[in-house]
Amino acid sequence: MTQPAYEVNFDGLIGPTHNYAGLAHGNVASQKHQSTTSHPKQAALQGLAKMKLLADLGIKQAVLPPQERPNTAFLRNAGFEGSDADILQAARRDAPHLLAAACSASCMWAANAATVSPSADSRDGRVHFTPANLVSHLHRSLEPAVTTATLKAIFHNPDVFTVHAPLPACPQLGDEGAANHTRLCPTHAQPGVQLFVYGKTADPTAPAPEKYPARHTREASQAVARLHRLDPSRTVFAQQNPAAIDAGVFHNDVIAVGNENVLLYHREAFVDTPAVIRRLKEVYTQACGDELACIEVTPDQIPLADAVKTYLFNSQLVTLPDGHMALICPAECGDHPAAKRTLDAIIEADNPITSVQYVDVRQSMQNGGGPACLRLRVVLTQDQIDQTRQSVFLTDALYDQLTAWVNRHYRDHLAPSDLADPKLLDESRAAMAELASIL
Ligand code: SUG
Repeated sequence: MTQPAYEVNFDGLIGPTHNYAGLAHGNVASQKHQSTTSHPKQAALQGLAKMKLLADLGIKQAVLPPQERPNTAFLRNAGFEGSDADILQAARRDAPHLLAAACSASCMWAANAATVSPSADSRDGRVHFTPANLVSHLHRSLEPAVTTATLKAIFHNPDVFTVHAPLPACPQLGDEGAANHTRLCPTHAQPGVQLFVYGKTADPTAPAPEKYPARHTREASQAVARLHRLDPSRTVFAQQNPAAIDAGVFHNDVIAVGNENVLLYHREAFVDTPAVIRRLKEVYTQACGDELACIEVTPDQIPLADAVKTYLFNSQLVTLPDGHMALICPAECGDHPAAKRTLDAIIEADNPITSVQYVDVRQSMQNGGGPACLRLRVVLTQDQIDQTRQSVFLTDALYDQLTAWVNRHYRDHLAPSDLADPKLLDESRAAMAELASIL
C-alpha cells in the first residue's frame, strides 16, 4: 500500500544582511526599492511568523539556514586583499556592485534553491534535488555551492535522497529551481505530473521578451527532468509568455501556483495559455485517471501589472489537514480591491480552495519575494522524514529559539552605506556561529 506523504515547506530563514541593492533586473519591486533602508530584524521575524502560521495550520514546516554574508571569499576571489575590513572598504570604493552581490541575503528565497521531485515520481524511488545554478544574476550565482552542501547535510542518506550537482553554470542552462516547477497529483503520496516552465530556449526563432531577461531555459528543465528520472509521459514543458516577463514576471511562481489537483494561473501566464492548459489536463487525466481543476484568472479580473504588484499568484496553495485547500497570500492582496475581489471569487467558486490567509512579509516583498518565494516544497513520506535531519523541523521551541536569536543578533535597519561596515560582518558571523549550534 502507498505510504501517506506530506508536503514539507522548507523556508529560507532571512539573513542578517537583508538589504535593498536593486540587484535583480526585471524584478520590479527590487528595482523600485533600490538604495532604500531595509529592516533585517523585522524581515526575519516576518519570515518566522509565516513559518509559525503554517505549522499552526498543521502543515509540516522546516527551516533552511541563511548563508554567510558578506561573502568575503567571493571578494577575495575577485582580487581584493588584506584583512576582511580592508577588502570590504576596497570593494566599496572600487567595485560597489561586487560588494552588493557579496552582501545579498538572497538565499532567503528558497523556491530558487533547487527543483525537487518526490520518490513517487522517480524511476529509482529516491527523492531528487537539483540545486539551481542561478546564473542569471551575479548575487544569486553565489548561492548554489552552499545550497548543495546544506541540502546534502539535511538529506544525508544517499539510499533515500539524491542531491545532484547544480547544472553547469552557463546561460544556456540557466536554472532558477522550483519557482518554475509545479507538481500536480491526486494526493501528495501518488505519482503526479510535473510542469516545467521556462523563459527561453536555445532556438533563436522562439518568442523572447524584449525589455527584461528570461532567466530559465527549456534545456535546463529538460536536464532536470532527466536527472530526476521522471516518466516523460508525466512531464509537461511550457514557455512563459514573453509579455509577462516584460511586465515583471521573472519566475513562473509570480503568475501561477499549483497544489495537488489544482492549478491557479493567469490567462497571460504562458505562450498560448489555452493550449498549455489543454495539454496539461490531457496528460493529467491520462496519468492520474482524474480531472485537473484549472482556475483561470483573466486580465479583466486583474491585469498582469497588478498581479505583479500584489503577488496574488505568489501565494502558497496548501492542503489543510481537513482536506480543504488554503491560499497563504501576501497582505498586499488584501489592500488591493481587484486582488481582494479575485480572491473572494476564488473561494466562493466551486473548487477545493476554501480559505485565504493574509501574511505580512513586506520586507521580502520589497525585494520581489512573496510567501511562495520564501519556501521550497519537499514531498516526503514519514520514513523519509525520519531520515531527514530533525533539528530543522519547526517546533514551538525552535520558533521561540530562532525568534530570540534574531532579536539578539539582527540590526533594526540597514542602509546601503552600512554594507561595508566590518562590524556587520562580525555580527553576522557571530549570529551564524550560534545558529549552527541551534540547527
Ligand atoms: O531573484 N530578488 C530575488 C527574488 C526572488 C523571488 N523568488 C521567486 N519568485 N521564487 C530575485 O529577483 C533582489 C535583491 C536585491 O535587489 O537586493 C532579488 O534578488
